[in-house]
Amino acid sequence: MKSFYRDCIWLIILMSLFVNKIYCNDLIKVDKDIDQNEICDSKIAVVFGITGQDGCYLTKLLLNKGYKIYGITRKATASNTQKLFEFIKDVDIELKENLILLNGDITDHSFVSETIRKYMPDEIYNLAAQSSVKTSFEEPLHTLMVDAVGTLNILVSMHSVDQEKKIRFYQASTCEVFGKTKKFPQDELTPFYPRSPYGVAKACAYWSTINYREAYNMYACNGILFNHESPFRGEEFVTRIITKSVSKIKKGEAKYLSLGNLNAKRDWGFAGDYVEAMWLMLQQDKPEDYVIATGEVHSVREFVELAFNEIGIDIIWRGHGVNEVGIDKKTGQKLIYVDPKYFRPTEVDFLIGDPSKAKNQLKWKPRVSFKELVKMMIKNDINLLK
Ligand code: NAP
Ligand code: G4F
Repeated sequence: MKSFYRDCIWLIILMSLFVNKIYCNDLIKVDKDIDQNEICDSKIAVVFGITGQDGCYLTKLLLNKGYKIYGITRKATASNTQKLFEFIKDVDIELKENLILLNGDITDHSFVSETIRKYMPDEIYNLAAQSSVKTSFEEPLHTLMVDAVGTLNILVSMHSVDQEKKIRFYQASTCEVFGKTKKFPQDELTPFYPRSPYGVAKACAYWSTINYREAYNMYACNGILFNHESPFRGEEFVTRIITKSVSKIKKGEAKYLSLGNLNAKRDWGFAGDYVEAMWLMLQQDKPEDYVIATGEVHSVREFVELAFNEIGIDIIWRGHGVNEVGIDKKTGQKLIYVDPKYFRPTEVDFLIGDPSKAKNQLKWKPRVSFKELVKMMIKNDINLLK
């Protein structure tokens, strides 16, 4: 009986080592593994929000440039980091050694300031946020704490820790600050009119970044990014809702898709292109704010039509308002319904960015077209169902 228990214990130990190897890839170090005397002549970056969509793309970009990265996540568990590890699996093994994950919350001032003091990075990217506009109406205080106070936590910490003003700071600002604007397209000088607790919190973070830059001569920039998507887009955002549902319909796993406002228009780009702009902003002679966008606008309705085209279905629309339906032109099957539960208390109807400044000064331009983006996302979601 004793040997049975001993064998069981050995089996559990071996299994946990195996699981750890699969999920942690045996390459990713956590904080406690770090040799503090390790000499590093490459640039050091701290990335808050490393497990999100942009975090994945930025991590790959920085690793390939030879950066050492300290990535912050609230949960460095396998399920939360799997997407990130999967995405960087083709990065050179030695470069991947430069990624270190730390557990922490951006609202925790002592954690934030201690992290900055300990690692003294060259660059800090603040991508961490409660980033869903819809959720921000349900959790306004939480959104303000994370998106506004969290950002201020970093700025305050940089100011007290980095006397020489060597650290460069990127703040993930958003076109949501323009909200109900009357100016089209929006550029760096367009006045703000946020329409959600998320937009309000991000406006606060935007002005805090500028305030710290002006008051203390810090290298701090806002990237005013318009919507950007990818196969790693969170499943609560409309593009991913559409591509996941269309893929399920193709596979016979769903019969229809329900959406909110089909007429909302956005300037949608590809996340992989947008993280390059983040990096470029921190490589300039002086810190400035930049609009990052494609300069093209499409409606949710057009996104739906293109997504269905990708699986060989043409959509025609019948009815109005909440009674509108999208129908398969060939079979007459109803595939899209409108559900008012997805409407927002205050909506942002139309956003389109003018990225001229980024094009001229950063020499940045988007590479992936709207059609290619939809195709890429559909292909990925169909593959995930295989
Ligand atoms: P995302 O996928 O939602 O990622 C945000 C990450 O923030 C999450 O993965 C989460 O990671 C982390 N986070 C949330 N609360 C936190 C907290 N209290 N402390 C520390 N980390 C926290 O967002 P994204 O699409 O990559 O966007 C990146 C940033 O750009 C966000 O700030 C977003 O608001 C902004 N932005 C996005 C777009 C867009 O179209 N994607 C456009 C403009 C601006 P853990 O759960 O692992 O902690
Ligand atoms: O995909 P969304 O939820 O993105 P939204 O609200 O534009 O926010 C995203 O982009 C911002 C930049 O503009 C970021 F700052 C923010 O962090 C986030 O990444 O909704 C896009 C549009 C909205 O007008 C919404 O009302 O699609 C409309 N929509 C229609 N039906 C829907 C749905 N949105 C969602 N999430 N779900 C629907 O069923």
